[in-house]
This record gives sequence, C-alpha cells and structure tokens, in this order.
Amino acid sequence: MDKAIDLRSKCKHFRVLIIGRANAGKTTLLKRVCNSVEDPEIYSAKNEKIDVSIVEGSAERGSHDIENQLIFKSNPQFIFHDSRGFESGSVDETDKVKAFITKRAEGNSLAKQLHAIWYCLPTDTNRPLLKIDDKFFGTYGTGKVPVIAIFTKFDGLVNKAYTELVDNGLSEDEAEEKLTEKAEELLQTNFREPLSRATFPPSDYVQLDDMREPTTSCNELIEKTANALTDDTLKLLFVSVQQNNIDVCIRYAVDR
Ligand SMILES: Nc1nc2c(ncn2[C@@H]2O[C@H](COP(=O)(O)OP(=O)(O)OP(=O)(O)O)[C@@H](O)[C@H]2O)c(=O)[nH]1
Ligand SMILES: [Mg+2]
Repeated sequence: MDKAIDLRSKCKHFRVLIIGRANAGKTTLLKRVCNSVEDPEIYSAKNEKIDVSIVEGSAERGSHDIENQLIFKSNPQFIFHDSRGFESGSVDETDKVKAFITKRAEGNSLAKQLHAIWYCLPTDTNRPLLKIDDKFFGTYGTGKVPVIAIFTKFDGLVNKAYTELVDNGLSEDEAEEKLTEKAEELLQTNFREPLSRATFPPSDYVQLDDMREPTTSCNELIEKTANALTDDTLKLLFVSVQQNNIDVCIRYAVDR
C-alpha cells in the first residue's frame, strides 16, 4: 500500500496511445473505459487546455493530434493520445506516430512515458488488415510498451458471418446456430493468424462486442492490459488508476 501511495505521488495517471483507422470505434471505446458520455477535454503537450471552440478545424482535429492529451472528466487518471496517422496512411503522418512512440517509450520520467498502446482493428470491414497495419506489426518495435490488439465491432463481424452463411445456402435457423463459430473463424483467419505471424506481434488480443451498448463490458481489455505490463511498478500504477473497473483491482490484489 505504501508503495502505491509513493508511486501515485510521482505519477498520477496512466498514459495510453490509441491507434486505429477512422471509424474503428476508438472514441466510443475510450468513453466506455472512462464511463463517460461526454467528449474528452483536450490538453496540449505542455498541459495547456485547448479550447476546441476556437481551434481551427474543430474538436475532431484537436483530438487527433497525437501530441495532445485527451482527458475525460469522469476519469482523469487516464491520459489518452489519439493518432490520425493511421487513417490517412501518409508517410509523414505514420512517421509522426513512430517518432512519438520512440520519444515517449524510453528515457522519460514515469509521468511522461507512454505506458501502453491500444491498437483498434475494426472487424466488420471487408479490408481486415491494411498495409499500414502490416507495417506497424512488421517493423515498429515498441520496446517495453505493450501493444494490445483490440478487435472492435465484433457484433458487425457476427452480422457479416450470418450473411455469408445464408449466401452459402444455409437456412436462417442453421445460419443462426453457426454464426458465432463462423465469426470466430473469420477473426482467426483474417486477423489473429496474420498478426501472430508478424515480426512484432501484439502482446495480447481482445475482442469487443457492441461498445455502443451500455451493458457491454470492457473488463477484458483492462485485465489484459494489466497482464501485459511487464514492469511491476507500472502494473501497480495501472491498477491504482482504475475507478470504473474495481473488480479487476480487487482480483489483482487477491492474486498477489
Ligand atoms: N456496430 C458497432 N458500431 C460501433 C461500435 N463502436 C462504435 N461504433 C460506431 O462506429 C462509428 C465510429 O465510432 P467512433 O468511436 O467515433 O470511431 P473512431 O475510431 O473514434 O473514429 P474517428 O475519430 O473518426 O477516427 C460510430 O457511428 C459509432 O457509433 C461497435 O462496437 N459496434
Ligand atoms: Mg474518434
């Protein structure tokens, strides 16, 4: 306990970079993790609050500048960075992401360090892994910073599986019975297998059902992030910043 208090005096937050193409479900997920219906507040790298009403190009743009820090009032102990680079796929922007990871990964104080990366991959799409995803997992070593691959919109993949089964001649009842199995199979072949063969595979994988539904849980993401942290200090920090996922903290404490 003393260790946790000492740690919290040095660093009050856990810093996450969220990556993913446009429309991947990033903002919806962050809101859920922080139990917020409101958009986050945006702070510059120098911790100055950015008034989104006067920033050119609107709030959308401010939230996508990787250097900016997104903080939800409902859970200010999490600081998020959201990258635009993986949407446009332009070399410049992706280099920015790589430079950000390198700069924040090492030689920094605990407070400035990047502690984890959440890499969102929408599963309801016809283009599972893009070139940019191959590039990330093929060439971007992130050092000690764990990368959790998050398969978002699994509900959409289940719908796709249903359509595919019916198109292949199954009755609606038969398709209904087989759709979860089929969706899992699509996830395996289109996402998990290619990712696990990459030079720098993710530390872990999480699949998320419809995050727009208030009842869908994101506990698995919290648990897997805790497990992926190899450093005990960071694990303790992560557990100590949880306020909406208390059961994870309790389980972690009991396990210890
Ligand atoms: N079916 C389904 N739709 C979702 C889910 N999560 C988010 N959406 C919808 O997908 C759209 C994009 O969600 P956002 O959370 O804004 O995605 P984003 O990655 O932040 O998008 P950008 O900020 O534009 O890059 C919205 O219309 C959401 O309502 C999900 O789990 N399932
Ligand atoms: Mg967004």
